[in-house]
Order: sequence, then structure tokens, then C-alpha cells
Amino acid sequence: MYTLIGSPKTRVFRVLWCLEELGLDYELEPAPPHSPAITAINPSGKVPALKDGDDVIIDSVAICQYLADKHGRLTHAAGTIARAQQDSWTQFTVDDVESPLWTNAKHSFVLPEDKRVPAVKPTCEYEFDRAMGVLGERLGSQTYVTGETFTVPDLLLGHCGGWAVNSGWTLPEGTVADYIARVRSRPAFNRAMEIRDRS
Ligand SMILES: N[C@@H](CCC(=O)N[C@@H](CS)C(=O)NCC(=O)O)C(=O)O
Repeated sequence: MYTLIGSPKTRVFRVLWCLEELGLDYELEPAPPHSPAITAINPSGKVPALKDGDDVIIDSVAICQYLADKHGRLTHAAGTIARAQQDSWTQFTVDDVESPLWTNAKHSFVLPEDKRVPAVKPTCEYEFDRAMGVLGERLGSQTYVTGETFTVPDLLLGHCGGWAVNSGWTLPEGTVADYIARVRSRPAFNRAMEIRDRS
């Protein structure tokens, strides 16, 4: 039994979706960032965290990849070229797709007001648009980023696609918008959304 800690309207959603994809038993403790439940286990106060027995793992990407490796799904095997390509997609997602979304969010509502620099936000959108161009080129006609198998970076990109739309940004029509819609139409995604909306 796993315990997922953090409010699922954040990057916690990725882990919720991952747990649903894998069909695992878990409890959800929807604690907000910096609440006592999270600062007790993560000094940064950031969510998500996952408890696996007495062990705690922090960071959504680390948790999703751990669960995928442990349960042998949503991932290619370590030490294969396919896994290297998968990890390359994960890094691209974190560096080029998530980073402008997070910087935009920090300068919109996360940071204290006197630390926000709204002028940076158009640059964030520009960087995101550039990353979407790269995504479309690298993806081409493939179903998922590494081919026919849905893996962790597809889940991360699906989450970031929704985050972008919620930020008022648009996804390029065609390859990219169709891919994000495909990933977000998975039954496990819909179950995770229902759980998120109830919590
Ligand atoms: N790389 C971390 C980032 C975690 C993160 O920044 N979470 C946000 C919510 S989406 C948070 O807790 N923010 C509070 C803060 O920045 O202090 C992950 O993917 O888990």
C-alpha cells in the first residue's frame, strides 16, 4: 500500500495518474504545499511525496519512474537504447516544457508579490511554443514518444499539456494537440481526474 501526499491539483496529479495506470492500491492525503504533513517529510515543503512503507520519495518524476520500474510497466528496461530514448524525453519535458510553465506560474501566483517579475511571462510562453515545435518534430507520426508503448514521459507531457491550456496558452494544432489529446483520453487519466475533482 502506498500513500500519496499532496493536493492533486498540482504535480501530485502525475503520480495519481501513474498509480491509476498501474492499478495499484494507495491512499491519497491531499495536503497543500508547506502544510505540516509535507514539511515533516520534505524540508522544501513541495509536493508530491510518496510513502512506500517506511520510505519516502519526493519529486513527481522520481516517483513515477520508481513505480514504473518497480511494477515493470510504463517504462522500457534500464540499460536499453529504448530506455535511454525514454529518459531523453523525460529530460526534455522537464527542461524545455515544464520549466517555462513553472517560471510563468511562479511569477503569476507562487512567489511573494514583491518577488514577481511579470515581464518574464511572454518569454516563458515563447520558450514553451519553441518546445512544442521540437515536440512535434521529434514525435512525427509516432503514437507515443518512444513508439507504441505509453511511458513515463508521455504521462508528464500529458500533464504539462493541460497545465499549458490552464495557463491560457495554446497547443499547436495537428501533431502536438492530437498527441496531447490522445494521451489525456486514456481511461486511467479520466479516473485520476475524477479522484482529483472529488478531493
Ligand atoms: N520537481 C518537483 C517540483 C515540485 C513542486 O514544485 N511542486 C509544487 C506544486 S506543483 C510545490 O509544491 N510548490 C511549492 C513551492 O514551490 O514552494 C516535482 O516534480 O515534484
